Amino acid sequence: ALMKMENSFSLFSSGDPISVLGLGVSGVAAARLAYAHGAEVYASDASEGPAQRNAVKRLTAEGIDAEAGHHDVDRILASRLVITSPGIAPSTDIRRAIKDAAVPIVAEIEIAFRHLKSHVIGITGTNGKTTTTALCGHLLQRAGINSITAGNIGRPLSEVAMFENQPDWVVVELSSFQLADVESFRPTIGVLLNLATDHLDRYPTLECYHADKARLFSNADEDSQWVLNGNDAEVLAMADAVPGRKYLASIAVREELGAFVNDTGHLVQRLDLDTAPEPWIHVDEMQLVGEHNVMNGLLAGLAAALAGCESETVGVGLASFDGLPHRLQRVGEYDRVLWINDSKGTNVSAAKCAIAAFQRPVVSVLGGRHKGESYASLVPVLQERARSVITFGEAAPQIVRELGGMISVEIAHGMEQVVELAREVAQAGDVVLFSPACSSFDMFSNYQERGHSFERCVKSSYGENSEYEA
Ligand code: UMA
Repeated sequence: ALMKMENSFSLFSSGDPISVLGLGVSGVAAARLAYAHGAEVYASDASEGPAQRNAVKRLTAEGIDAEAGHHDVDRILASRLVITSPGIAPSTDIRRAIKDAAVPIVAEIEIAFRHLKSHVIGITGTNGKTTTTALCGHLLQRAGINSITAGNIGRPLSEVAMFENQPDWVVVELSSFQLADVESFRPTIGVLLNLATDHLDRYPTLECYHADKARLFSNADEDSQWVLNGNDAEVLAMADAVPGRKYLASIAVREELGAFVNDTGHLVQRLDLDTAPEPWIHVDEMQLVGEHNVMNGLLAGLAAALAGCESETVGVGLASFDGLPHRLQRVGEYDRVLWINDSKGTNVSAAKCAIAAFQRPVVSVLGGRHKGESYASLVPVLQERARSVITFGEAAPQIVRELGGMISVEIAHGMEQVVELAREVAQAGDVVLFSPACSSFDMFSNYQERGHSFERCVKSSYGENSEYEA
């Protein structure tokens, strides 16, 4: 009874030529999905690394036409429809050619949604998406609700749309890149966490980035349910004219429908204005640290409650969730210095939340590949909480220019030196916080690799073995 109808007002007919751009996990899953629904699929990737060659091998074995190292432009432009991977920016040659030829193009998320029977909790925002998605999935599991997490968190939604037995609910993490090319996508419950600055290396302006986020609401109607950060004015402004029922999460008491932290420090839900708020847990019972994580907990809890999770179960689940790797993750405490790996802190606002999350003095590590955003807005929080800054990677000179003079900044060359310098300046009772505010691509293939490198260097500096030996 919970199941909704498949959204298969079809994008294509059986036998139609469809092109898929990119052979990462999204492209591979979308190609399989379109093929399973009768399309004649051509999937291609501009690069020809081992991953792409492997994808070609797998798809070809299944009867799907796939090619690495080259996009066959003529063939793509002759398609009835193009499905794009989120990582392929609109400014790339191939996407420009498709646009100029006016060939319809949709996101992988869109094609997945058309073939999905599950209800969707769609979660977006600048920071906290993955944590909130994982936490919401954890709460639904706890409640025994048949559910799974997908989207930007890792498992492409198209993969779920291929399941023979689809779950009742899918909690989908949505990046702005994934929302950019949706059409009919409509979450049963939509969650907007916050709106800050990010991805200025892909978007010409902040407004363009936020416009893609707003596509969460494109197909809103009176039956839609929205879970919103009530403490973020930009979130409220974006959702203002959107139809549907709104639930607000707030760090302080509020009278509206939603969830908030009450005067005794308990997280409570209020899904009905005629009854008293129902308690979840006390803030101190959460294992996640930082006020931003209290907000993530309120938002995830609300979405789970709306999907049918009882309030007691939300409480138990919030208390048992201990976070994800590379997100304010504890590496260890040595000589009374706490080392934290927050390699996922890839923009300025994420680093800001991380620095503010600790009560003790912070040695802040910043650097990596610059993404276009100034670091100057970190000055107040650094002046309040930080003992000093260690910077590394491509962005180091710019970070010194923007922060030096305001706070002590030292440049390190390589991860070992980052740890060495941090160890030198940190005093007993401090936290060394690796939340770099930059992407990892100057020195690593991704933030995970960067986080492992940090952890390895910290452990070897203190003479311990790491799980992640090089
Ligand atoms: N490519 C082309 N032509 C081009 C440019 C690129 O073919 O002109 C190819 C690349 O060579 C590459 C492929 O496109 O092989 C990559 O596609 P992709 O980057 O979309 O990667 P996927 O493996 O499909 O992963 C994507 C998300 N990646 C991005 O949005 C960059 C994953 O999020 C997501 O988990 C996955 O889909 C499943 O939904 C990762 C991410 O970094 C974690 N997301 C960003 C973030 O969180 O900040 C948005």
